[in-house]
Amino acid sequence: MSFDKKINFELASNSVIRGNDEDAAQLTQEALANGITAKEFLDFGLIPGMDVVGARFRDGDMFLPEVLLAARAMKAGMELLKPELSKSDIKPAGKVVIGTVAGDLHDIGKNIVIYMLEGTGFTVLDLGINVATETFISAVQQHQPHILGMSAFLTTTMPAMRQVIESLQKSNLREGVKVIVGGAPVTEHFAHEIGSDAYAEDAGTAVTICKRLARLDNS
Ligand code: B12
Repeated sequence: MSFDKKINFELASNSVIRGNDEDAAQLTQEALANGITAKEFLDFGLIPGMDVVGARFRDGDMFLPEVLLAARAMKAGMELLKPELSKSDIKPAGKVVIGTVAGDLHDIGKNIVIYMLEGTGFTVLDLGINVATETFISAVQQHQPHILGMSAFLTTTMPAMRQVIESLQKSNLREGVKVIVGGAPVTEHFAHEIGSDAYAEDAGTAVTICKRLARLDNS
């Protein structure tokens, strides 16, 4: 049977919605084998599926165990996309330390940002999820990155971003590092209010902004 891009994207979205990791992996493999780029497959296959899951979860039509399965399916696809997204012959563009803030376990969006940063030549240290303020601070102290990235997906964990920025200031580290924040509930306005240098609504924008921040830092 010949490969149909539109059908592949639709089936991939559905595999995330149904939480079927085997299908998600197989459809990802098929897409890559047929010349679909990792970015295109993410944007038109996997992410739209997760958007549907988000809306259904919000409306009470889907429950936590199903969302967990959806996240597992999304990750199964992302694992296969990672090598392509992270492939880079470019010289290191800068160093980024990144993590999901304290109390927050969401990491899918952060991981996409990491893959794309690595794919454009950044060296990235991933602190993972539920990262305590002190852990962010000691990582900045120890690794002296150009950029610190923080991710939050819950309105209740967003204030942790402010805490980290305040702690950077108290520890006299704020001048030496640019801060960028993101995650579904985070806005440009919020980023500005807490004293972050930047905000990006998606991984593509994050890459563009991080390049700018790293260059400014070096100049
Ligand atoms: C998957 C998911 C989960 C999974 C997470 C699995 C995982 N490993 O990540 C599980 C099941 C664990 C989960 C748990 C919970 N969740 Co949840 N979850 C979601 C869901 C459906 C999708 C999130 C996601 O991964 N989206 C896909 C990615 C690709 O999203 P994205 O925003 O496009 O990502 C881009 C940007 O955000 C940006 N970005 C992301 N991070 C960063 C960082 C930087 C530095 C930059 C620059 C950019 C950037 O770039 C990304 C890539 O382009 C959302 C719904 C939603 N609309 O967000 C709810 C949602 C976030 N969850 C929600 C809730 C309530 C919970 C729970 C409290 C539920 C419960 N009752 O227990 C728990 C909390 C657990 C915890 N302590 O964190 C609410 C939050 C509501 C709120 N106002 O705070 C949401 C919005 C659902 C809803 N509509 O109610 N969840």
